[in-house]
Amino acid sequence: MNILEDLKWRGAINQETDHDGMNELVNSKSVGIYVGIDTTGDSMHVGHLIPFMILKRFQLHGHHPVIVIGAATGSIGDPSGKKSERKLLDMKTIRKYEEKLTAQIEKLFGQDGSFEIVDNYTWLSQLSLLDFLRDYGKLFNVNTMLNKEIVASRLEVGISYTEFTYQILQSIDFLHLYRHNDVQIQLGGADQWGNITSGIGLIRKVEGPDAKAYGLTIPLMLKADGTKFGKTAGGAVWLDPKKTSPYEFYQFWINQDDRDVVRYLKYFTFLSEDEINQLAEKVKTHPEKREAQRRLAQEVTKFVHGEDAVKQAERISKALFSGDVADLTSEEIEQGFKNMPSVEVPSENKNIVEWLVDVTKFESSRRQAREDIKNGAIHINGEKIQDIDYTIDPSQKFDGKFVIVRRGKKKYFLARVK
Ligand code: 383
Repeated sequence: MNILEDLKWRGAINQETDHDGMNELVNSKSVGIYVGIDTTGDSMHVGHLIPFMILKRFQLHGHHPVIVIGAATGSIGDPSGKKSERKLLDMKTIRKYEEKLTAQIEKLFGQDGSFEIVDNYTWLSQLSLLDFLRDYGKLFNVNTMLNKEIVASRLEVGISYTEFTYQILQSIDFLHLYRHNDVQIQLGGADQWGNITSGIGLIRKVEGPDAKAYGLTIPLMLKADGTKFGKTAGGAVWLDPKKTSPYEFYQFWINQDDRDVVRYLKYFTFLSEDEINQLAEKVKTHPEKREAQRRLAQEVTKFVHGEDAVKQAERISKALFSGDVADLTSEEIEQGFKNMPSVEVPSENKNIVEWLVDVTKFESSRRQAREDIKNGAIHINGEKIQDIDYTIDPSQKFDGKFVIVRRGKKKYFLARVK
């Protein structure tokens, strides 16, 4: 299978500017291919993963990936996919985001030079207004620009001259990379089609109508239940472990619907066709085992956070499921209990009934607390406590940082020791 056939099998192709031309090109030599990301946030999220993983697939087929970090375009703001005008970011923020995104990309794709990272500020900031208008503006037809879907969809609410101009900047990038970095293909999400085709138009005008430049977009990620992919109750799923812990990240993948999981295995893992087909079979025959989901969670978490993070996430899941939390490390507790009810408590020892009612308010009354304890419904740090005279000693476990309470089978509370 060549790279385009592989992408097709994965369902990862939305539109291509010239399939046959691009196919001939990728079969004939090692080709430069690029994707851009703007400095509009301090971390990538799962939605960014697909185009970057496709770059990696191109690399595995012997091609050369280039990533543009858009500090210049990030300072303007791409109107694609946005219903209203963006707020301008200051240069200090943009540089901070750039640093974070660069570190993240290097961590994911290596620093060995096989992934080239460039910043479009280096060339776009050198353009004077007059050069811009004379060398490039003259080659863009306003009518064509207005007809691009992104611009057309904003005409009613309005679009600033600045954001209207964005497509020219991205086009100059493609031309720059075509000339200086041997790049002939640009890749992006379906939202980037207008910008990509506009770049190819510019290259043809400047380099001649036979210039071999191509564009490829990836379908918009959809979920079977119609909700937006990549969002949880807690917001976006980030690649930065400080924003989305590896455990939450793992949970996000393991909770995917049977109807979506095979598609996600194709998009988000490097598993072979055979392995994915076997997992697809298991979704049909033994959906309750959730083997495909587990494999998806393992593979993507390993790729983004490393092997140890997978083991840790699995330890946390297992502990929370079985109630056997005593062996968790305090760092694992931090991850696993992030979204569970918690309170701050003083480090003093206290009788269990008073502690559950007065200190933590996990129980509504002494009577209820006593009853629950006697019935064996209360676990402290993984241990069933049935003695109403028991003393809670917050320094006893988890580096003196936490006391874990479980009521009944599944209801957890976390006390954070002050
Ligand atoms: C900037 C300069 C270029 C080429 C591309 C760009 C960025 C581009 C953009 N991309 C999105 C982003 O930055 O806005 N104008 O968040 C997202 N991408 C990729 C993919 C996606 C797009 O980074 O669809 C999702 O991840 O294309 O929304 O010379």
